[in-house]
Amino acid sequence: MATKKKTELDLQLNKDQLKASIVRHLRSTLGTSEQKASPQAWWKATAAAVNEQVYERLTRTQQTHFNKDTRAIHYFSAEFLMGRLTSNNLHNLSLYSVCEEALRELGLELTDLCEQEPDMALGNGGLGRLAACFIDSLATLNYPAVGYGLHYEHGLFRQEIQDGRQIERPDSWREYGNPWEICRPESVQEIPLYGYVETVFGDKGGLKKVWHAGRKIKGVPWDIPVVGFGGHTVNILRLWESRASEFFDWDVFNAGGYVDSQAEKAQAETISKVLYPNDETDAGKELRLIQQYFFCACSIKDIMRRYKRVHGSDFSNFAAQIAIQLNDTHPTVAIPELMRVLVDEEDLNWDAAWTICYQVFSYTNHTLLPEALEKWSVNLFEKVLPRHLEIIYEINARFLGDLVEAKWPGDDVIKAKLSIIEEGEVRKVRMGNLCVIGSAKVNGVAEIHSKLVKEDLFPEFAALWPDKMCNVTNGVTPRRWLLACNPELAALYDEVVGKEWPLQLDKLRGVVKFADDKAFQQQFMTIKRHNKEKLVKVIKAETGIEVDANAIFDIQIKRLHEYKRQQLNLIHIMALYRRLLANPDYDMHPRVFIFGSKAAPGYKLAKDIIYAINKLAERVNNDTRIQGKLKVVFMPNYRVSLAEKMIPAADVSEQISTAGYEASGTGNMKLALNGAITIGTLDGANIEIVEEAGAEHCAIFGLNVDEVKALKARGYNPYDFYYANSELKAVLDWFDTDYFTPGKPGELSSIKRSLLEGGDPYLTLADFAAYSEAHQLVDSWYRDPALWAKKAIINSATMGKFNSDRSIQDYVERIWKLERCKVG
Ligand code: 475
Repeated sequence: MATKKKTELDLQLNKDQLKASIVRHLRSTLGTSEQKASPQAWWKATAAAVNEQVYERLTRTQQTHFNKDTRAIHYFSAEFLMGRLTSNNLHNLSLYSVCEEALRELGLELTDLCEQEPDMALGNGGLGRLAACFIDSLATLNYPAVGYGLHYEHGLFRQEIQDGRQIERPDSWREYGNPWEICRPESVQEIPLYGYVETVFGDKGGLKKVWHAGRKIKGVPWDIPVVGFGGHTVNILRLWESRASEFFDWDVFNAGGYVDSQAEKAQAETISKVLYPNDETDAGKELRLIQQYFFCACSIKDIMRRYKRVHGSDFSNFAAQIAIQLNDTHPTVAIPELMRVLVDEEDLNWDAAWTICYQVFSYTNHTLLPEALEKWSVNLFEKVLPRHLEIIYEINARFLGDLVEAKWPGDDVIKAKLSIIEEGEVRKVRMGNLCVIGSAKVNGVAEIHSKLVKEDLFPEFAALWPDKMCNVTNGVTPRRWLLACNPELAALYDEVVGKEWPLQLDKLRGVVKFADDKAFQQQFMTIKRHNKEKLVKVIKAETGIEVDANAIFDIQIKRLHEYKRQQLNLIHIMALYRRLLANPDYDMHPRVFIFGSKAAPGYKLAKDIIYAINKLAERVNNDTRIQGKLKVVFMPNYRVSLAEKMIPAADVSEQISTAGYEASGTGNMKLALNGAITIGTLDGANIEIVEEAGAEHCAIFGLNVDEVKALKARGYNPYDFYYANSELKAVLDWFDTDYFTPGKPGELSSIKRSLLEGGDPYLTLADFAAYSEAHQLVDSWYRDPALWAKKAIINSATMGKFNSDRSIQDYVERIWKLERCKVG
């Protein structure tokens, strides 16, 4: 008798089954018992029980995709900032409350077990977290998709604060094993590096290029299942780990070089050893180029293998089946790599290969900062990837010779600007130009940013290809950033608008009509209060600082960068402190300013700003004269799991970048969604947040993009503001004293210097007065609880647009042209 295919219902576990499965795994997978098991063992046993469900659905998804031979999107990203997966997977499988009950009967709290899980911090910040939200949405919307990246042994460093200063410690997310990853030795790839290129006569006549590698590295894939909400589609995130290739080890070994072979091994393993901790700065190091090539080459080979299994060497369907999204320029080398494979290995002619390439790739730009635009020295490229450099030259020659020459005949200035090669003392490969030339579509991540990409960053490319540039505004997954992190608010929303909102965030608009309802306001603010009380405990546990949940919780969480202007927040807090010292009755509602932020280890000024925040905190928090009206908290080791605790507790969201510099921001969306009121500039997605929530519900201040440009064009002089504003002057002069660093005057002077002698490139002083006024406005709103509640509710209820499902749907329609594939 044919076995009946399991239905959805058969897959759904009840409490007793889950309980039995957890206990079974505790014994048979973890080798322990209920009596002895540590919390970590319980967590792993729970994960193993959940994995039974995940794997069943993963297999079904893969079979369905294979049988239907669907077109798929391949999201190439050097970073995936996944955070923890347990609660997310449980929610997405509709098993969260079942699991909670099962564990309770075993005498355990699910939330405690979840704390056992280390964050998977394989990313720096916004770009990496966006990739994680996107793969969640792709699975949720039932799109065939694979995430491709690097299996870093050490993710972003763990931050410790010692005497107020940031210390970096290695992160070891898989030291004791990670239950969510599956090693796939059957799909190992071998990747060439270095060596030289030979020109030989091909079989079919004509010349052919052969790359003789100097080394080969093995790429071992680890799959992380990505469970869509509802549990229908389970896609994978495939991360490549580097190992020494056996082939190479043996060579050296046989020659009697056992020790050398170990050195080879160590070198090979270095490639995926650590994530570069630079956010928005190009490291420009050989190892980073190798990392990029390594994961791109492994991924292209993986895609080829799967394609050829069905289509053999007929590449006429390739572009119809395969779409590749490049998450910033980090995976750009995938373009010449695909050309190399098609031309050198599959014997396609150049034009046929280029036609395919050009349709397959698209590129997302995440930043306009010049220091982030990747450039590699030609010499380095030639050493590591000699064949790719030749291919890049060929792409460039054809592009300049055909397209640019036709549009701007004889214009060498434009040619120099659009060339993939930057001429100069050191010749460089411009990855951004290569990306634009080799991609079908180029997008920015918020309306204003996409406009600047088109008009300021790549204007000539936009003139050449008017339809290439587009916008896809970022979004965040409401499953993690509301349902899982703010369960009380989620339950309230279930009651008033129904349970569809996690899939259709626009449904939250239905909450707007309760914004004036006293009873609803009370419920909403009671939940905020609970979340604040929980954060109070976390703050106490992590920093020892006591804060009062009656105060306004004002939160700035993001990487530390001058353009994000933590220093503006800092000098404003100092100004408030001065006002309170000058007048103990200074009228303000108590405020707690909370920061969470990591600085790139080599970014001196950013680290000085962290130090200054901590020194200010010490002074302010222990000053009885100000009667607890002001507190400052720097939360160490900001990461996804900490964000999940801070965001639901925020009253005020600080989004204060210099207009034109924050491409989009995504923390702004998460905070507003959880009922925080934005104090922000008209930058990035703030502009769209204000459009949705209404300007009267946000505290917008400062120069806009045009005004920033105009002021810079006129010649900005920070001293004008320093001398004109006595409070600002006093605050800046404070940095030179030892008020915050007793006995050590001048320890904070670098901040003042950067804002005056350094020219204040991010216009901190120019925006100070407006920022201070915006804070006064926020303070006045807070004193009217009904007014505040209304604004907070409206902010949360109108964030439907910033669902990453909507972003993905935009990508599908504007760029990928994918079809959903129902699994079940
Ligand atoms: C933007 N990271 C945010 C977010 O689109 C935006 C760069 C180089 C090396 C390593 N990491 C980076 C970024 O450039 C980055 O995170 N950019 C951010 O991307 C998602 O919301 O405004 O700053």
